[in-house]
Order: sequence, then C-alpha cells, then structure tokens
Amino acid sequence: MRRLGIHSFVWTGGGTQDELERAMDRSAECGYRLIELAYLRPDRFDLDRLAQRSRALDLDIAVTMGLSPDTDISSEDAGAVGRGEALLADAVRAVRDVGGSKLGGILYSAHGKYASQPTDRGRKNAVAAIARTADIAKAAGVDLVLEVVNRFETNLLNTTAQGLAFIAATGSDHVRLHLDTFHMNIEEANPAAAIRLAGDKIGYFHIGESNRGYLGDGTIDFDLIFDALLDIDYGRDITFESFSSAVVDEGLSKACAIWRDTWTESMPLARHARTFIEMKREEAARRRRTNARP
Ligand SMILES: [Mn+2]
Repeated sequence: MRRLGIHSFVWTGGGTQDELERAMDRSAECGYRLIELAYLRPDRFDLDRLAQRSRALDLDIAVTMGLSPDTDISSEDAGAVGRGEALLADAVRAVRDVGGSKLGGILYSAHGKYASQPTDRGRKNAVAAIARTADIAKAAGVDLVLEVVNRFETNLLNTTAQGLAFIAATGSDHVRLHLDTFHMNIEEANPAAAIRLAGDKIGYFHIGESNRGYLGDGTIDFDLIFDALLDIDYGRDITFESFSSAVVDEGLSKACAIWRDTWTESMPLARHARTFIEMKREEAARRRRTNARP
C-alpha cells in the first residue's frame, strides 16, 4: 500500500471551502495520508488553497465522481457523450490543479439505476471517450481509475472481469480499475479471486463494509481481501469509504441510497477504520509468514 486514505464524506458533505479544509485537518490528525473529495468543483472551491493545505499536511488528494444522464458517455446520444467527455477533461484539470494524484469513480456511465441494459453503440462511445480522457490524464500526470460498482449504480461495469475487458478495449496503458469491497460483495462470485485476476490493473482500492457502516459490522470477510491484496503485492492507495445519513450530500447520498445512520460521530469511526485496516494488513502478513515456515 502506498497511502491510507479516507473519504471526505466521513467528515462532511463538503458544501463549503471551510468544511473541506476542516475535513483535511481531521483526516491528517487521524493518521490518514490521503483524502478523497467527491465532485471537486473548481467554480465553488479555491483549488490553490486546498493544494497548499494538502502539501502542508502531507495529505494526498483523490477525486471521485459519477456522470449524470445528461453527461452519460455510455449513451447513444452524441450530445450527452460530448458533454460528458468535456466534464471529464475539466475534472482531470481540476485534479491536476489541486495537486491530486487520481480521478476515479463512475467515469464511464451515469451514476444511478438504469432501466435497461447497455447497448453496443453506447459501450463503444464510453470506451472511446475514456481512451481520449486517458490521454489528457496522462499528459496532466493524473491517474485515471474506473470504479466497478453494483447493478443499482450502473449497468456497464458491475464486475472486475467486465472492467478488465473495458480497459483493454480502450487500448490505453493509463486506465486502471478502482475496486471497492462493498460493490464486490454484491457482484463478484469470489471477491478475492477477482482481486488476483485484476492484479497490477488495480489502480485504487476502496474498503467499505457491506452496509457502508463500521468495518466489522457487516458480512465482508476482510481476511480474504487483505490476503489477496498481499498476494498481488498491491502497492497503490487504499481508502476507507463509509456513508451515513449523519452526513448528507444531495447528489451522492441519493445516488448511493443512504437512507439511515450507521454511525453518527465521525472521529471514532475514522479512528476505528484506521486501526481495523492496519490490523487486518498485519494479520495477512503474519499468515503469510506462518504459512511459509517449514
Ligand atoms: Mn467506492
């Protein structure tokens, strides 16, 4: 692992500059070395000030987002595809300007429940738009990672195998997968096997519980997850993601169907997640050493 990160929605819906800066302070205070910001809007935030703060705190920034029906690059409507591609290019530039390392999330379709299957033409539109976005991201020094999410949040990339086929179709070496234990728990036949299948194509990894609350309060077998990450020598960032109705963002909270509070206080949750993840990583390393002993 490179850096352990935390999603800003553990702290705040992020409506104001001050809220984002306080979230950065608290993340660093809890020992996290990356913060994930959702929908970083250059028109609403002072990116220079956020960049300065992140440097002072030695806190890397990842930005994630999802497209809307109006900017859906997996659509057959050329207007929506064009608007989506322009939005992605703007997002890449915002990540660069804030000094961030990567752009992730549902960049290849709208974020929401579709009423029908993807079409061949729509998928081709998405592949082409992501390939062009990857060129822009590469030139900007920003990693581009596509989050594979469950069936209720996209119709295009629900499994790691689908994600691998999609990035192969782009022909780009600059597109990787952004995997998430919450989504894998719903869609993968075997989440650990999916991690081993993706190997070096994993560019970013979200740790979330099956109910999006406290790690350990759900049904995900994190021992198998951390064994698999160790097996592939995963060396990129891992971010803790958790949502509760205690922190509300109109867009993301609705898209993710956050209707109840799995927690109410941010600081104990953040401290617990860091301890949990570090313990699980140590246990996986110890299991490997024990197994290797003759
Ligand atoms: Mn996620």
